[in-house]
Amino acid sequence: MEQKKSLNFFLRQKNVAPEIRSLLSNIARSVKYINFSLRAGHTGTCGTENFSGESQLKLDVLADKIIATELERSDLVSIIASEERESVEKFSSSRAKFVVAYDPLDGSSLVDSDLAIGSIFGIWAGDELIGRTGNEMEAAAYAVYGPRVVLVIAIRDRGVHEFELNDVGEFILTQSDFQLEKTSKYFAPGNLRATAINKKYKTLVDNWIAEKRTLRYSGGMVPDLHHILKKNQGIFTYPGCEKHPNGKLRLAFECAPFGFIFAEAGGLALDQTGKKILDLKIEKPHQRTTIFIGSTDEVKSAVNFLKK
Ligand code: P6P
Repeated sequence: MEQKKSLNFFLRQKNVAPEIRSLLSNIARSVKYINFSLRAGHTGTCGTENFSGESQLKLDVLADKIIATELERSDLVSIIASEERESVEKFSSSRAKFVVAYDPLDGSSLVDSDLAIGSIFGIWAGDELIGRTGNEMEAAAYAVYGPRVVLVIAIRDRGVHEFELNDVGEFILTQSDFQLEKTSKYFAPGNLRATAINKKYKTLVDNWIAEKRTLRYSGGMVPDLHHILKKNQGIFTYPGCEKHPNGKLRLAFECAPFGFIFAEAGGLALDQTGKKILDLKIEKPHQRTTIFIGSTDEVKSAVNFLKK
């Protein structure tokens, strides 16, 4: 039987730089602690709102604290940017080499209906986030807290790989080198309220239905995109609408990390105007963007259809 490979063992085999390995093991530890908090039932709101005016769960605040603590303890991080914090935060580490932008608990409003949620991480070298693009990332990762707890990691030029948290608290390799097909039978149409003003978007979704494609949409970006990677095909769309002309999802915390991961898996991420998500410059931490992401030919065809 193939030997079970731990996260660090596999990353060493892939010749991943020791500092990135060390940072990723701190991130993996934070995922383990967040999972424990989730299962321990630290739910309920805490009566506060985050910078985007969204009501915060105790878990949002706790997950943010857990991640920030692990990143500071790594002694490798110069600044952090979190979806739960208004601005970037500087650490005083002398060895600092990396910037980390993260969404500590994406889709946390789905917890009360027991749907899967996730954490998202983007890693850049250096000590600045503003002015950077997703193309400059060194690595990105996300965790899915569902029936299984998995951590998916993409390292520049070293592919995308999945690790599952086992019953003794280790992350063990379950799938390596994800590769997306160019076309898909699945679709994940976000922000359907946009069809009221965007007739092209309505026609696009109607066409997918007429072609008898399979709809897979939970309202959680992390499980919805994880579904695409696990099935090796799919398209997730989140266009703008009257309330969110630039879409709802954040470039730094959600779209750039996933754009990096999907590019490493042979996929593509564009905004509604056809710009590559990875080319978009981060001007502000909470900057939003529209996103069409997944199987390359599906993304190109959907965005070209909307632009016609
Ligand atoms: P809608 C969750 O709140 C989230 O930020 C993403 O995880 C998800 O893809 C999106 O919002 C869902 O948005 O408009 O369908 O509720």
